[in-house]
Amino acid sequence: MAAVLQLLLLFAVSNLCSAVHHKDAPFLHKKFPPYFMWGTATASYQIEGAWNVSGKGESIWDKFSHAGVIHNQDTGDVACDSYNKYKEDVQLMKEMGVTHYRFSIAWTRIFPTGKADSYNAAGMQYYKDLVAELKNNSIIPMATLYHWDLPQQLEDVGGWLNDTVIEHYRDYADRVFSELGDDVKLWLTFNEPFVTCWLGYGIAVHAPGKYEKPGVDPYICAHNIIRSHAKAWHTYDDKYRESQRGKISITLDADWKEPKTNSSADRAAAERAEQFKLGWFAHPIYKNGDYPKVMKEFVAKKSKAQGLPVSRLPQFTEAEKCMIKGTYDFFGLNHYTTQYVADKEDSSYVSYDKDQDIDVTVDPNWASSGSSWLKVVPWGLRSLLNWIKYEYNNPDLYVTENGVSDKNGTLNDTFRINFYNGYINNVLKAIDDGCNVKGYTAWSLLDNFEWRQGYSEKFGLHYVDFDDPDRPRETKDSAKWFKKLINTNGWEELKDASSPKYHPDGRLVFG
Ligand code: PNW
Repeated sequence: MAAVLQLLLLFAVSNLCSAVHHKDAPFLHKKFPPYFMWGTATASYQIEGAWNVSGKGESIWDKFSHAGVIHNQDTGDVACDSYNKYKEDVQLMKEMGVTHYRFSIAWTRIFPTGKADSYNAAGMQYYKDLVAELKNNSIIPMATLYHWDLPQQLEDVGGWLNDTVIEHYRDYADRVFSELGDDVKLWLTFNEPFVTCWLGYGIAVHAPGKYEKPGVDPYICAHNIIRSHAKAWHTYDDKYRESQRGKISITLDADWKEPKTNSSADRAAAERAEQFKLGWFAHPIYKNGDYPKVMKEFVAKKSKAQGLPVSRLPQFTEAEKCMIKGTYDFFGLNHYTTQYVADKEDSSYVSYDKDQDIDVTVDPNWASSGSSWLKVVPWGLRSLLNWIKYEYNNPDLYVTENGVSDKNGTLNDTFRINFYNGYINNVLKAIDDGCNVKGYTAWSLLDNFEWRQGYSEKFGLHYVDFDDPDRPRETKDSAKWFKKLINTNGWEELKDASSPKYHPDGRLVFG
């Protein structure tokens, strides 16, 4: 008996030893595959300015920032003035040698009221000009249709909580495909719907700033966004794919959720947290048209305990599940940080975050950044990419955002270079693990309007002087470093100095 136990123990220990945790893996000196795409990203409200020119309508972020709720009472009225300076921005990217540029389109420039009958040609022209400029400089456009700036007039009738928004979004997507689709071949329907629904309709720190029913509204918002995404994907698939031959998906944000301890309860809690955040959107789209099983179970259980007759999590009809399932051509991932998750029963039933029965913490040893929520944990990206590989059957994947903030915007941003070195090396390790990562996009090309934090948190590879009406840009060290990385397509292989090499004359030499 003792011998059997001893054998079992030996087996367990040797297994533990053979599995090096991602956090302990050494730096990988290797290159990326030759097809790998390198880019930078921005979003309309964060950089464009020109909030009320050439027929543009008011968006929920115009209204929200004008209410004076942003840090320092900042607004996006001028931002980086990229509406006027887009040619300069394209030159910054050309200098870096990027393959692609991820930007977003402001719905309110195309349809100022949100509806098709308000079409505004001048607004569309701005994006035609931008796309033409990119093309002239051999930079591939990757366009996001919705990066949080909903037309205010749609919000006035309920925004993402009113399911009539679905048809308006579909009309908007249709119009943009028809006018830009000859030159744009990479589309993202939504940027981070989690943030739209939880920060916008759950905790009210983002526009439209609602927190009436945080246990109900975020779920309704997500339900309508998922259906809107699917409608837009099918519109592209039915009407444009054959002639335009592009790819279309969604971009989801995910943190890596590391179990706090190795207990089965904590491991289940970390898995549950990932399903509640990433799986909320990814499970319907990349798996079976429906929400994750654990999410359905927990929200139903909590709703029942609350005395509600039905779950607060809405249900898709069978027809909707068929319509939603498989509406992707790749996986778009925004990733910044990692947390520890432990199991913790929560007796409160009032909100989406309380539905999960988890306790979330960070390691005090992880480096901080200019944003309170962003701790520097490079290995988390590799763990997350491997989780996605297993969970969603190894889809082609683009990292559509990754980056780090500081508060001062220094040009000598060694801190940011270290961040990128660490995270991007973990993308390379994930590719070595067999993950189908096809590209990487740094957030952001420019210091810009960082939502609730205004201009106080700077993510740019380029500094922007927001006190100067001309908004001059300056290149940070990180942009120069990124240029070199793109140029070598990764890192040079480290030659082991002690291994034998052949001298040009044919002799074998050491050292
Ligand atoms: C993303 N969080 O947002 C957005 O897509 C960008 O527009 C934004 O500028 C960038 O990341 C940096 O924040 C996030 O609180 C906003 O965990 C908030 C969180 C994460 C991402």
